[in-house]
Amino acid sequence: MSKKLLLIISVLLMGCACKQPTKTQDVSSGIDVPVFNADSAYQYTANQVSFGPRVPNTPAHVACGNYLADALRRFGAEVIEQETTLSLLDNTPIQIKNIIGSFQPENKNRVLLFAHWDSRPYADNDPNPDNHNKPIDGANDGAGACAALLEIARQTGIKQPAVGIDIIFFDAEDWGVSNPNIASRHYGQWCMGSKYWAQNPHIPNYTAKYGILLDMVSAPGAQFYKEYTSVSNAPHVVKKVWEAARATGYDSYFVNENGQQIEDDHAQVIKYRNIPCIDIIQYDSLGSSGFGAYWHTLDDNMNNVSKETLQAVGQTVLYVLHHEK
Ligand code: AHN
Ligand code: ZN
Repeated sequence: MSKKLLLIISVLLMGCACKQPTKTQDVSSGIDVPVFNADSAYQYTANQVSFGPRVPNTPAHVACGNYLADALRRFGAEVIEQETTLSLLDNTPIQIKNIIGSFQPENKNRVLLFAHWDSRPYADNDPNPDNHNKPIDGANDGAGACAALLEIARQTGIKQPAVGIDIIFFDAEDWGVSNPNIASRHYGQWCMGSKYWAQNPHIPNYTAKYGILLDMVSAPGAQFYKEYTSVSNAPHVVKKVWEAARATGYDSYFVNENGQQIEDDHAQVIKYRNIPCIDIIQYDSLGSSGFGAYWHTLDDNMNNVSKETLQAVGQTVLYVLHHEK
């Protein structure tokens, strides 16, 4: 073989080895699924956390809301910012904003993806009682799931699946009581933003084939069990997602067992919009809460975010979207 030919071959081989894969191929169906980039998702998590806790009625909340809406627009979504005023249990008004990004808005065949973007105003599960009334970073409980959806939005802008996609960042999810032993003057309820949207959708009579909620999907070693309300209302979606996890090689994250019932944003969308929805949510039998050791503590911060977990969830959801007809 000539020296020149050898050189050409080795350059070609090097090119293959160095190049980042841009697609995973599902061999059985021949469908190309984009590769979820966990570095991007990690950065989008850090970007949200860098504003400070995203608690309604604060400048950090306003700034992060604008960041999320701008990011969706930049990735090619049509964006609607749904703003309103809600009341806490002590009648304090809070300004909230649900952020909706739509791809292929004319497509009647739609899949809804959602997460909450607010962060909890009180670290009521923190081991140190002095912290019980401090707001949390919510790196896992808030930012990580929105970041995974932002990366899915970015990928959707590059390559559209057959279905139209709506991504909703719901506000004011995290105001319920998680530690009955502490009292906050400002308690509200869980899922206030999603309840408002489900009763007042951005498009009258809005519907979708099904919905997937991501909640707490970025902790190291997180595991996801089949949540009870999801299994009761959308068993076919649970099956689809857990099979996708198996197909992409992430079945160690998606455990093939039933889990607890969680009061979460998916229940509002099921109840008021009648859309079958599931909740991909961490369950950790070791944590006192079932949501891991850092849930509603000040340690829910960037020190406890895992690119591997984001990858497992993001790649699984991309697989589902690109296999949808
Ligand atoms: C309950 O603890 C009843 N629901 C959990 C909803 C939640 C809080 N998700 C994140 N933070
Ligand atoms: Zn929470």
